[in-house]
Amino acid sequence: MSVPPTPNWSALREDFPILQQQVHGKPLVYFDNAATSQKPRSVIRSLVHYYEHDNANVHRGIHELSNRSTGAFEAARARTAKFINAGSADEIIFTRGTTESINLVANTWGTKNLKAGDVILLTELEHHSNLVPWQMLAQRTGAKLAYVPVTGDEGLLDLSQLDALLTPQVKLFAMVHISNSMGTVNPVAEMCARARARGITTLVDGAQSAGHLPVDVAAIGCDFFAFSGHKICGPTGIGVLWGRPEVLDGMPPWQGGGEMILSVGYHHTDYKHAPHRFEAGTPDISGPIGLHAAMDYLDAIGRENIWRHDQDLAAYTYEQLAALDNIRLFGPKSGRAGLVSFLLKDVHAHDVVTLADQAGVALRGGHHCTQPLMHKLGVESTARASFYFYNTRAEVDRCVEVVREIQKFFGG
Ligand code: 7TS
Repeated sequence: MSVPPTPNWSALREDFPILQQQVHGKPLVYFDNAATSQKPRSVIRSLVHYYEHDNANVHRGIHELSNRSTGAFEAARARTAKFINAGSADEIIFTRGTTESINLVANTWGTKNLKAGDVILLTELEHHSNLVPWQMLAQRTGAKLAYVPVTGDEGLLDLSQLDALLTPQVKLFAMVHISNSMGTVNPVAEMCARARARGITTLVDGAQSAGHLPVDVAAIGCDFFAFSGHKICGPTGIGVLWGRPEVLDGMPPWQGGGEMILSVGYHHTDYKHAPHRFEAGTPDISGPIGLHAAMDYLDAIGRENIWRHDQDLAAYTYEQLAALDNIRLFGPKSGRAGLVSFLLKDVHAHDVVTLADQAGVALRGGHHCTQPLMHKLGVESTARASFYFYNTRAEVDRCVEVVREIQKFFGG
C-alpha cells in the first residue's frame, strides 16, 4: 500500500470542531490523547447520518432499515479486518473496548485452557486492563503470574530474561504494544515469535498503537490483538478483539443471549461460530459505523505519517523538558511513542495538571492505570502529555512554557 503524502497537519485541525475553543480564556492545547482522542467531523457526521436515516436493529429484520443497518455494521467489520490486515472479517469481534476484549479472552480461552500450575506471562509495563483480568483468571484457575521486568525510568523491558521466563508452564504471554505511561514501543513481533516457537499463545494490547502506526497482525504473529475505537478518532463504547481463526474456533462463548445462537431449547443451545458467538444481545451499532469513518479518516492521512509526526512531537517535547532543572523524565530516551511522562521536583503531578489546565493545557496526572509500574519506579504518579496528529510543535512550546511557570510558582 502506498503511503499518502505528508499532510498539512495544521489544516487537519480544522476537521476537529472541539479543538477550536478556549479553555479558561486560553486556546485549548489537548495533550490527553492517550486517554481518548478527539473526533473529526466525518466521524461525528457518520453517527448523525446513521441515526437520522438508517437506525434499526441488526441481523433480525428483513425490512429496509434493518438491512441497511446490518450492511453498515458488517461493512465496518470488514473495514476493521483491513485496518489491521486480518485474514477475514470473521476474525473481528466487536467489544466495548480493549478492556472488554482482554476480559473476553480471559473468560473464554483462559477458562478453557488454564489450570493450576500454569503460568501467565505479562510485562511490568501493563495497563491494569491487561493485568487485572489475568489476576482474576489466576485466582479462578490456580495459575500463576510472571513478569518480564522493566529496567528503570527508561521503561524498557529486559528481554535478555525472556527465554528464561518462557518456561514450559507458560500458556499465555500477554504484552502491551506501546506503554501508555512510558511511551515504550515493545518489539512485539520478536516477543511473539519467541513465545510461539514454544507453543505459547500470545495477546497484544494495541490500545496505544492501533491508531498511531500501521498494524499488521499477520506480521506481528500474535494470536489475539485488542484495541479501542475511542483512542483512534472513533466513538466511545466500541472496541475490537482480533483472534487467529483456529484459536477462536476452539473458544467457548462468554455472554449468552440473543444473536449468538444457532438454535435454543429449554435445556440446550447450539452456538454460532465466531465472531457472532461472542456478540450476545443487541450490539453497539453506531459504534462500528463511527469507527469505520475513523479508520477511513486515519488511513487517508496514513498511519506511517501519523507515526512520524507522533515521534517528532515526543522527541521535541522530551528535548525541551530535559533542558529544565529539577525534572524527572520517564520512558525511552529515543524511539519513544507520542507521549512524555514527567515529574517536577517537590510538585505533585496533580498540581501540575491543575495549573496547566488553568492555562488551557490538558495533561493527565496519576498512575495512568499502571500502579504496579509506578510503585516499581518509586513514584505514586506522573504528569503526562500525550499527542496525536492534530497537535503541533507550537503547542509543545506553549506546554513547556506553562511547565516553567509552574516551576516558578512552586519556587523552582
Ligand atoms: N491498554 C492500554 C495500553 C491503555 O492505554 C488503555 C487505556 C487500555 C488498555 C484500556 O483501554 P479502554 O479503552 O478499554 O479503557 N489507557 C488510558 C490512559 O492512558 N489514560 O486513560 C486511559
